[in-house]
Amino acid sequence: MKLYYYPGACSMAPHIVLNEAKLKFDLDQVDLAAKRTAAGEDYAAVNPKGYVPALKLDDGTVLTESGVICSYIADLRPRRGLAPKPRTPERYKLMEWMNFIASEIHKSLGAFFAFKQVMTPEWREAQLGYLGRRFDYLERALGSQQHLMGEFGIADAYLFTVLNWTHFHQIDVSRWPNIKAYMARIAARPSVKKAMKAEGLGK
Ligand SMILES: N[C@@H](CCC(=O)N[C@@H](CS)C(=O)NCC(=O)O)C(=O)O
Repeated sequence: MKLYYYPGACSMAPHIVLNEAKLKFDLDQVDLAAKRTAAGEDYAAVNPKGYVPALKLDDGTVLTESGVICSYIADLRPRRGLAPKPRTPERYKLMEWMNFIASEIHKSLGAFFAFKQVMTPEWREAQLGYLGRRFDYLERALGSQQHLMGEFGIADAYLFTVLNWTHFHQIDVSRWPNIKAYMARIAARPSVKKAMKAEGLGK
């Protein structure tokens, strides 16, 4: 199994989940501009959408979309408890979180990378306001919980990965102390430290 990634991008979520699942995998860094991988593959052929992550299975099947890849990995090792069992109410609560993270947080924060060159101060303020309303909800939902849903799971790997981008864009999260504490807590996990180190981030 091979994970195509870019350092610190959303591909770090499945990277963390692979570490948590203790599965064997290869990593291949993608040059997103050139659409080539470090191992010399034509990434446009691997994932015609052009973005990371992609997971190539041993039979050649390629999975894309961060949430789907994380769910797939969790289901390979159900005993690790990274996702509730399929067809249970909890599984749908997990899907609710994964969709919220993908559509409300990932893409709102991703705009700070995608439109960096053209983002005016007014746009930045409006974007921060929009994101802030999602953070207000997250702050209340987290409360004093350690994780989004009981034990650590794929939603935490995904949420942490995208929240970590606040550091790249000088977005101060001190207004949301529960989110701030949550980020520090997840960052301290060995699986997260290992993924960040392998991607050349942090200490
Ligand atoms: N819907 C996709 C979005 C993936 C995405 O936005 N990837 C970013 C990095 S976080 C990327 O590769 N951007 C480069 C591009 O769009 O060309 C997912 O959830 O996996």
